[in-house]
Amino acid sequence: MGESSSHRAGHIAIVGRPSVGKSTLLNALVGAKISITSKKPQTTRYRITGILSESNRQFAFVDTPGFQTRNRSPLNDRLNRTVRDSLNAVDAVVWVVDAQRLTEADRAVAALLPAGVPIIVAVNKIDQRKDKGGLLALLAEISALREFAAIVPISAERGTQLTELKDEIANVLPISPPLYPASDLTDRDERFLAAEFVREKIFRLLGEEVPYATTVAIDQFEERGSLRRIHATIYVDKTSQRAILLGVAGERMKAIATQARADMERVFGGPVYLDVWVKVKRGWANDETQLTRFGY
Ligand SMILES: Nc1nc2c(ncn2[C@@H]2O[C@H](COP(=O)(O)OP(=O)(O)OP(=O)(O)O)[C@@H](O)[C@H]2O)c(=O)[nH]1
Ligand SMILES: [Mg+2]
Repeated sequence: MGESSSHRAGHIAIVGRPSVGKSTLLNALVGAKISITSKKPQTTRYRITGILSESNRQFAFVDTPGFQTRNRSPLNDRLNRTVRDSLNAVDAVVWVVDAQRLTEADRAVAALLPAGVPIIVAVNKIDQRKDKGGLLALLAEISALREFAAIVPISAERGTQLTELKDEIANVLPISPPLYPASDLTDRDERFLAAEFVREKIFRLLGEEVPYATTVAIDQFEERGSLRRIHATIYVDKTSQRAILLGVAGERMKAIATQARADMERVFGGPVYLDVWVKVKRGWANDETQLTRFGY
Protein backbone atom coordinates (compact mmCIF):
# COMPACT_ATOMS: atom_id res chain seq x y z
CA MET A 1 0.00 0.00 0.00
CA GLY A 2 1.14 3.51 -0.80
CA GLU A 3 1.62 6.18 1.80
CA SER A 4 -1.68 7.93 1.08
CA SER A 5 -3.72 4.77 1.63
CA SER A 6 -2.44 4.49 5.21
CA HIS A 7 -3.03 8.13 6.13
CA ARG A 8 -5.70 8.70 8.77
CA ALA A 9 -7.70 11.86 9.41
CA GLY A 10 -10.87 12.91 11.13
CA HIS A 11 -12.74 15.22 13.46
CA ILE A 12 -12.61 14.52 17.17
CA ALA A 13 -14.99 16.32 19.54
CA ILE A 14 -13.55 17.17 22.96
CA VAL A 15 -16.43 17.22 25.45
CA GLY A 16 -16.91 17.25 29.19
CA ARG A 17 -18.35 19.18 32.09
CA PRO A 18 -16.99 22.69 32.75
CA SER A 19 -13.37 23.15 33.97
CA VAL A 20 -12.08 19.62 33.41
CA GLY A 21 -9.37 20.95 31.09
CA LYS A 22 -10.77 20.51 27.57
CA SER A 23 -9.27 23.71 26.17
CA THR A 24 -5.95 23.16 27.91
CA LEU A 25 -5.90 19.73 26.28
CA LEU A 26 -6.73 21.14 22.84
CA ASN A 27 -3.87 23.63 23.10
CA ALA A 28 -1.45 20.98 24.34
CA LEU A 29 -2.36 18.62 21.51
CA VAL A 30 -2.10 21.27 18.81
CA GLY A 31 0.97 22.87 20.38
CA ALA A 32 -0.38 26.42 20.22
CA LYS A 33 -2.64 28.60 22.28
CA ILE A 34 -5.78 28.87 20.21
CA SER A 35 -8.48 28.11 22.77
CA ILE A 36 -8.88 30.26 25.88
CA THR A 37 -8.62 28.78 29.38
CA SER A 38 -9.20 29.89 32.96
CA LYS A 39 -9.98 28.54 36.42
CA LYS A 40 -13.60 29.66 36.04
CA PRO A 41 -16.17 27.24 34.63
CA GLN A 42 -17.67 27.93 31.20
CA THR A 43 -14.77 29.90 29.84
CA THR A 44 -15.27 28.35 26.40
CA ARG A 45 -18.42 29.52 24.65
CA TYR A 46 -17.68 28.81 21.01
CA ARG A 47 -16.76 25.71 19.12
CA ILE A 48 -13.21 25.93 17.80
CA THR A 49 -11.27 23.37 15.79
CA GLY A 50 -7.56 22.87 16.39
CA ILE A 51 -5.64 20.99 13.72
CA LEU A 52 -2.64 18.76 14.29
CA SER A 53 -0.93 17.42 11.16
CA GLU A 54 1.64 14.65 11.50
CA SER A 55 3.35 12.60 8.82
CA ASN A 56 0.72 9.89 8.48
CA ARG A 57 -2.27 11.33 10.34
CA GLN A 58 -4.23 14.52 10.85
CA PHE A 59 -6.38 15.29 13.88
CA ALA A 60 -9.07 17.98 13.77
CA PHE A 61 -9.91 18.46 17.45
CA VAL A 62 -13.17 20.27 18.15
CA ASP A 63 -13.16 22.07 21.50
CA THR A 64 -16.60 22.71 22.98
CA PRO A 65 -18.16 24.62 25.91
CA GLY A 66 -18.43 22.80 29.22
CA PHE A 67 -21.77 21.00 29.27
CA GLN A 68 -23.86 21.98 32.25
CA THR A 69 -27.36 21.36 33.47
CA ARG A 70 -27.52 23.43 36.63
CA ASN A 71 -27.87 27.04 35.52
CA ARG A 72 -30.49 27.35 32.81
CA SER A 73 -30.36 30.58 30.81
CA PRO A 74 -30.72 31.49 27.14
CA LEU A 75 -26.91 31.73 26.84
CA ASN A 76 -26.30 28.40 28.61
CA ASP A 77 -28.94 26.74 26.45
CA ARG A 78 -27.02 27.88 23.41
CA LEU A 79 -23.73 26.61 24.85
CA ASN A 80 -25.26 23.21 25.51
CA ARG A 81 -26.70 23.19 22.00
CA THR A 82 -23.18 23.85 20.66
CA VAL A 83 -21.96 20.80 22.60
CA ARG A 84 -24.75 18.60 21.21
CA ASP A 85 -24.22 19.85 17.65
CA SER A 86 -20.48 19.21 17.93
CA LEU A 87 -21.17 15.56 18.68
CA ASN A 88 -22.83 15.14 15.28
CA ALA A 89 -20.68 14.10 12.39
CA VAL A 90 -17.43 13.50 14.25
CA ASP A 91 -15.27 10.42 13.80
CA ALA A 92 -14.40 10.09 17.47
CA VAL A 93 -15.08 11.72 20.82
CA VAL A 94 -12.66 12.48 23.63
CA TRP A 95 -14.63 12.67 26.85
CA VAL A 96 -12.58 14.56 29.42
CA VAL A 97 -13.11 13.90 33.13
CA ASP A 98 -11.21 15.05 36.21
CA ALA A 99 -9.01 12.37 37.81
CA GLN A 100 -10.34 13.40 41.21
CA ARG A 101 -13.88 12.10 40.87
CA LEU A 102 -16.88 11.47 38.62
CA THR A 103 -19.74 13.88 39.32
CA GLU A 104 -23.41 14.12 38.36
CA ALA A 105 -22.37 16.64 35.72
CA ASP A 106 -19.99 14.04 34.24
CA ARG A 107 -22.83 11.54 34.12
CA ALA A 108 -24.98 14.09 32.27
CA VAL A 109 -22.25 14.34 29.64
CA ALA A 110 -21.91 10.55 29.49
CA ALA A 111 -25.60 10.38 28.63
CA LEU A 112 -24.99 12.60 25.59
CA LEU A 113 -22.21 10.50 24.13
CA PRO A 114 -23.37 9.12 20.78
CA ALA A 115 -23.68 5.41 20.05
CA GLY A 116 -21.67 4.06 17.14
CA VAL A 117 -18.83 6.57 17.51
CA PRO A 118 -15.62 5.54 19.28
CA ILE A 119 -15.31 7.27 22.66
CA ILE A 120 -11.95 7.75 24.30
CA VAL A 121 -11.89 8.88 27.92
CA ALA A 122 -9.13 11.29 28.91
CA VAL A 123 -8.80 11.20 32.69
CA ASN A 124 -7.15 14.58 33.17
CA LYS A 125 -5.20 16.30 35.94
CA ILE A 126 -3.47 13.13 37.15
CA ASP A 127 -0.73 15.45 38.42
CA GLN A 128 -3.17 16.39 41.19
CA ARG A 129 -3.92 12.81 42.14
CA LYS A 130 -1.18 11.14 44.15
CA ASP A 131 -2.91 7.95 45.37
CA LYS A 132 -2.71 5.19 42.76
CA GLY A 133 -5.47 3.17 44.40
CA GLY A 134 -8.00 5.95 44.11
CA LEU A 135 -7.16 6.50 40.45
CA LEU A 136 -7.51 2.79 39.69
CA ALA A 137 -10.91 2.75 41.39
CA LEU A 138 -11.99 5.72 39.26
CA LEU A 139 -10.79 4.00 36.07
CA ALA A 140 -12.83 0.92 37.03
CA GLU A 141 -15.87 3.09 37.71
CA ILE A 142 -15.54 4.71 34.27
CA SER A 143 -15.07 1.44 32.41
CA ALA A 144 -18.27 0.09 34.00
CA LEU A 145 -20.31 2.92 32.46
CA ARG A 146 -20.23 1.68 28.86
CA GLU A 147 -17.93 0.49 26.10
CA PHE A 148 -14.98 2.80 25.50
CA ALA A 149 -12.30 2.57 22.82
CA ALA A 150 -9.73 3.52 25.46
CA ILE A 151 -9.33 5.18 28.85
CA VAL A 152 -6.12 7.22 29.15
CA PRO A 153 -4.96 9.00 32.31
CA ILE A 154 -3.28 12.27 31.30
CA SER A 155 -2.14 15.66 32.45
CA ALA A 156 -2.97 18.25 29.80
CA GLU A 157 -1.09 20.91 31.72
CA ARG A 158 2.12 18.89 32.07
CA GLY A 159 1.82 17.09 28.73
CA THR A 160 1.77 13.68 30.40
CA GLN A 161 0.64 10.71 28.24
CA LEU A 162 -0.51 12.86 25.34
CA THR A 163 1.34 10.65 22.86
CA GLU A 164 -0.57 7.65 24.22
CA LEU A 165 -3.82 9.60 23.91
CA LYS A 166 -3.05 10.60 20.31
CA ASP A 167 -2.18 7.01 19.39
CA GLU A 168 -5.48 5.74 20.83
CA ILE A 169 -7.38 8.39 18.87
CA ALA A 170 -5.47 7.66 15.64
CA ASN A 171 -6.38 3.96 16.02
CA VAL A 172 -10.07 4.79 15.58
CA LEU A 173 -9.77 7.47 12.89
CA PRO A 174 -10.79 6.54 9.35
CA ILE A 175 -8.30 6.07 6.54
CA SER A 176 -8.52 9.43 4.78
CA PRO A 177 -6.33 12.01 3.12
CA PRO A 178 -5.75 15.20 5.16
CA LEU A 179 -8.88 17.30 5.60
CA TYR A 180 -7.04 20.62 6.03
CA PRO A 181 -3.82 22.07 4.63
CA ALA A 182 -0.93 20.93 6.85
CA SER A 183 -0.10 24.55 7.76
CA ASP A 184 -3.59 25.26 9.20
CA LEU A 185 -3.79 25.45 13.00
CA THR A 186 -7.45 26.26 13.35
CA ASP A 187 -10.68 26.81 11.41
CA ARG A 188 -11.13 30.21 13.12
CA ASP A 189 -9.75 33.49 11.82
CA GLU A 190 -7.60 36.05 13.65
CA ARG A 191 -10.60 38.26 14.27
CA PHE A 192 -12.26 35.48 16.27
CA LEU A 193 -9.06 34.72 18.20
CA ALA A 194 -8.59 38.43 19.00
CA ALA A 195 -12.02 38.63 20.62
CA GLU A 196 -11.36 35.41 22.53
CA PHE A 197 -8.02 36.61 23.91
CA VAL A 198 -9.76 39.70 25.30
CA ARG A 199 -12.48 37.52 26.82
CA GLU A 200 -9.87 35.25 28.40
CA LYS A 201 -8.26 38.15 30.24
CA ILE A 202 -11.64 39.16 31.62
CA PHE A 203 -12.14 35.61 32.90
CA ARG A 204 -8.66 35.57 34.41
CA LEU A 205 -8.51 39.06 35.90
CA LEU A 206 -12.02 39.61 37.24
CA GLY A 207 -14.11 38.13 40.05
CA GLU A 208 -17.02 35.77 39.88
CA GLU A 209 -19.77 37.90 38.39
CA VAL A 210 -18.51 40.18 35.62
CA PRO A 211 -17.05 37.56 33.20
CA TYR A 212 -20.47 35.94 32.87
CA ALA A 213 -22.08 39.29 32.07
CA THR A 214 -19.53 40.00 29.36
CA THR A 215 -19.12 39.36 25.67
CA VAL A 216 -16.59 40.76 23.20
CA ALA A 217 -16.95 41.90 19.60
CA ILE A 218 -14.30 43.09 17.14
CA ASP A 219 -15.48 46.25 15.40
CA GLN A 220 -12.42 46.77 13.26
CA PHE A 221 -9.55 44.56 12.16
CA GLU A 222 -7.11 46.16 9.74
CA GLU A 223 -3.81 44.87 8.45
CA ARG A 224 -1.24 47.38 7.26
CA GLY A 225 1.91 45.54 6.35
CA SER A 226 2.74 43.44 9.39
CA LEU A 227 0.80 45.72 11.77
CA ARG A 228 -2.69 44.74 12.86
CA ARG A 229 -4.99 47.48 14.12
CA ILE A 230 -7.73 45.94 16.20
CA HIS A 231 -10.70 47.68 17.75
CA ALA A 232 -12.57 45.57 20.31
CA THR A 233 -15.69 46.33 22.31
CA ILE A 234 -16.50 44.59 25.57
CA TYR A 235 -20.24 44.49 26.23
CA VAL A 236 -21.50 44.24 29.81
CA ASP A 237 -24.98 43.95 31.23
CA LYS A 238 -24.94 46.83 33.74
CA THR A 239 -23.27 50.19 34.32
CA SER A 240 -21.84 48.91 37.63
CA GLN A 241 -20.03 46.12 35.75
CA ARG A 242 -18.53 48.66 33.40
CA ALA A 243 -16.97 50.44 36.40
CA ILE A 244 -15.60 47.15 37.78
CA LEU A 245 -14.12 46.29 34.39
CA LEU A 246 -12.39 49.62 34.08
CA GLY A 247 -10.98 49.51 37.63
CA VAL A 248 -9.45 52.44 39.45
CA ALA A 249 -8.15 54.93 36.88
CA GLY A 250 -8.70 52.35 34.16
CA GLU A 251 -5.96 50.13 35.59
CA ARG A 252 -7.86 46.87 35.20
CA MET A 253 -8.81 47.68 31.64
CA LYS A 254 -5.17 48.47 30.88
CA ALA A 255 -4.10 45.05 32.21
CA ILE A 256 -6.75 43.29 30.11
CA ALA A 257 -5.66 45.09 26.95
CA THR A 258 -1.92 44.63 27.58
CA GLN A 259 -2.21 40.90 28.22
CA ALA A 260 -4.62 40.33 25.31
CA ARG A 261 -2.30 42.20 22.97
CA ALA A 262 0.66 40.06 24.07
CA ASP A 263 -1.29 36.90 23.16
CA MET A 264 -2.27 38.35 19.80
CA GLU A 265 1.28 39.34 18.93
CA ARG A 266 2.56 35.88 19.84
CA VAL A 267 -0.07 34.01 17.85
CA PHE A 268 -0.33 36.40 14.88
CA GLY A 269 3.43 36.86 14.68
CA GLY A 270 3.51 40.64 14.32
CA PRO A 271 2.84 43.92 16.12
CA VAL A 272 -0.70 44.71 17.23
CA TYR A 273 -2.29 48.03 18.00
CA LEU A 274 -5.25 47.22 20.25
CA ASP A 275 -7.97 49.59 21.29
CA VAL A 276 -10.59 48.30 23.75
CA TRP A 277 -13.88 49.97 24.65
CA VAL A 278 -16.54 48.99 27.16
CA LYS A 279 -20.24 49.43 26.45
CA VAL A 280 -23.36 48.55 28.39
CA LYS A 281 -25.87 46.39 26.54
CA ARG A 282 -28.61 45.53 28.96
CA GLY A 283 -29.87 41.95 28.98
CA TRP A 284 -27.74 40.79 26.03
CA ALA A 285 -27.31 37.29 27.52
CA ASN A 286 -31.07 36.78 27.74
CA ASP A 287 -31.91 38.21 24.33
CA GLU A 288 -32.02 35.68 21.50
CA THR A 289 -31.39 38.35 18.85
CA GLN A 290 -28.31 39.64 20.66
CA LEU A 291 -27.02 36.13 21.29
CA THR A 292 -27.20 35.41 17.56
CA ARG A 293 -25.52 38.70 16.79
CA PHE A 294 -22.64 37.78 19.11
CA GLY A 295 -22.23 34.46 17.35
CA TYR A 296 -23.66 32.15 20.03
N1 LIG B 1 -3.35 20.60 37.69
C1 LIG B 1 -3.86 20.59 36.45
N2 LIG B 1 -4.67 21.59 36.07
C2 LIG B 1 -5.16 21.55 34.83
C3 LIG B 1 -4.86 20.50 33.91
N3 LIG B 1 -5.51 20.75 32.75
C4 LIG B 1 -6.18 21.90 32.93
N4 LIG B 1 -5.98 22.40 34.18
C5 LIG B 1 -6.53 23.64 34.76
O1 LIG B 1 -7.94 23.52 34.88
C6 LIG B 1 -8.57 24.78 34.68
C7 LIG B 1 -9.63 24.67 33.60
O2 LIG B 1 -8.99 24.43 32.37
P1 LIG B 1 -9.73 24.69 30.98
O3 LIG B 1 -8.86 24.10 29.93
O4 LIG B 1 -10.11 26.11 30.84
O5 LIG B 1 -11.03 23.79 31.19
P2 LIG B 1 -12.27 23.57 30.20
O6 LIG B 1 -12.72 22.17 30.38
O7 LIG B 1 -11.92 23.99 28.82
O8 LIG B 1 -13.32 24.56 30.86
P3 LIG B 1 -14.63 25.25 30.19
O9 LIG B 1 -14.26 25.80 28.86
O10 LIG B 1 -14.97 26.31 31.16
O11 LIG B 1 -15.65 24.17 30.12
C8 LIG B 1 -7.46 25.76 34.33
O12 LIG B 1 -7.10 26.48 35.48
C9 LIG B 1 -6.33 24.84 33.86
O13 LIG B 1 -5.05 25.40 34.06
C10 LIG B 1 -3.97 19.47 34.35
O14 LIG B 1 -3.63 18.52 33.64
N5 LIG B 1 -3.53 19.56 35.64
MG1 LIG C 1 -12.76 25.40 27.64
